[in-house]
Amino acid sequence: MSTLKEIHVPDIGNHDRVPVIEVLIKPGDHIDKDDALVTLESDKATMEIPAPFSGTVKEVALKVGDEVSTGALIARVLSDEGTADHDGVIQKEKASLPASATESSQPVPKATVMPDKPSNELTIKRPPLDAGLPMPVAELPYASPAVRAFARELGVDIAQVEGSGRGGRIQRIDISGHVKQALASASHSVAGGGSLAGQSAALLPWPRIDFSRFGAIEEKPLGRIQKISGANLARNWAMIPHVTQHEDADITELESFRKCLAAENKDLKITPLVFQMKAVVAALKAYPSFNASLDQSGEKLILKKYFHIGIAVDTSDGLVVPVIRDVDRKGLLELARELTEVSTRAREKKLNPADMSGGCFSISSLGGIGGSAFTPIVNAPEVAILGVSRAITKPLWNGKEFVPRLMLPLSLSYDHRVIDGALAARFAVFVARQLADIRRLLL
Ligand code: CAO
Repeated sequence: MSTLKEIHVPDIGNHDRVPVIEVLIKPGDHIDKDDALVTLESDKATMEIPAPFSGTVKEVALKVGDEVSTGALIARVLSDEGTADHDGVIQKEKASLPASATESSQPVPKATVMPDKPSNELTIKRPPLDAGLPMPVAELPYASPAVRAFARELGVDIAQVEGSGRGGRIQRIDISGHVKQALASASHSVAGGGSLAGQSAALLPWPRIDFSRFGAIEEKPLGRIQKISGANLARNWAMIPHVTQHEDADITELESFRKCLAAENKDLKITPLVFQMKAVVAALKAYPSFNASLDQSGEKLILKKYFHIGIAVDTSDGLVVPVIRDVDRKGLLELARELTEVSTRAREKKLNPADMSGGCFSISSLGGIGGSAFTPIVNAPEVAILGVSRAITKPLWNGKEFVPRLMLPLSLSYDHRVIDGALAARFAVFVARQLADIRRLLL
């Protein structure tokens, strides 16, 4: 005959009033020895309390949110193996803790992250300090601390995972399945033509962190332009396999000419950028696959016979990319005038959507600010973008001696699905040559 036994919280050290974050049993459940009964979470550790014997749960004395100390009643269980209950006295039993189960503030070594199976060890883990906002206990998904630790290790938001265990309990296999699915769908999305039809890569969720737990903070909403350009940048960065090719252009002669031109046209602002636009157009003519877009299916290139260049403009509200049309048909002075006009309108928030559409290739110039190189993000559906950094005078070996030359750093990012590395290197060298000898722009 079975015995009705009480199971109590074992010695949990100095902890008092530790919250119950999970109750893993219900009346009628059959439990085996070492099956987890409840999970407690102190401010330093998470503890799973195992059953000291097997039996059938008659009554559960705790619920999520209760706070318990050593000796608190967890459940009454009809023991499988107990001695006969002749006098009806309920036997008391404390769930046992292994000797090593002392709370530690050290992070748990990976090797102690255990699969979700009946275990005869109490698992003690550090709480999810950086894993995000504390979740209300009632919403905590049903999973053991080991499984939670495994999910945290992989950056998985456990709330997104469906449990395949008893009563929907999330198991280790569910976490790995979730990650496999996310990776498969991300790679399908990025590699397949479907990516161009607007599917988003299935990325792991963004970590939710309450930064105020670490110090004073202030919240500042992103502006409208930042939100729009941010979403585009994130998509382009995730979906386009980027490579950036770097090249230096010797613009010593160009700079002398630019200064003469600027002195003769004081009403205009003539910067190196207009020369770069012309050099890029010459390169687009020489290498047409740069003046192209992948179509929706991702299976063919659309080659453009026009030369509209997008210029990244830094505004107080964020980055915008107005497009200057037919750069091949315009002279340097006309381009300088248009560039000043369009960047002024951008900064005065007077651009309309048409001003920002139809670009073939973009230039992002940080030359007026500084830096020696950067990685611009391709402005899809374009296939390449030229980043320009600040020109500096460097000693260049001319075969006999070092001579001071003004060198302009170019950073060409491209979509590697469309453009091979060798072609990108040729394009960058071509642009640099045009700038080094602007007579070539007449060819
Ligand atoms: N090297 C050295 N000096 C440079 C230079 C370069 N590569 N490019 C520009 N300069 C000089 C200009 O000649 C000008 O000096 P002067 O007044 O003495 O002639 C000064 O720097 C300021 O130029 P500018 O930045 O005002 O003008 P611009 O034509 O070069 O650029 C614009 C115009 C609108 C592109 C620029 O103002 C801008 O917004 N750049 C930021 C783009 C951006 O944010 N890109 C990042 C995107 S993230 O990928």
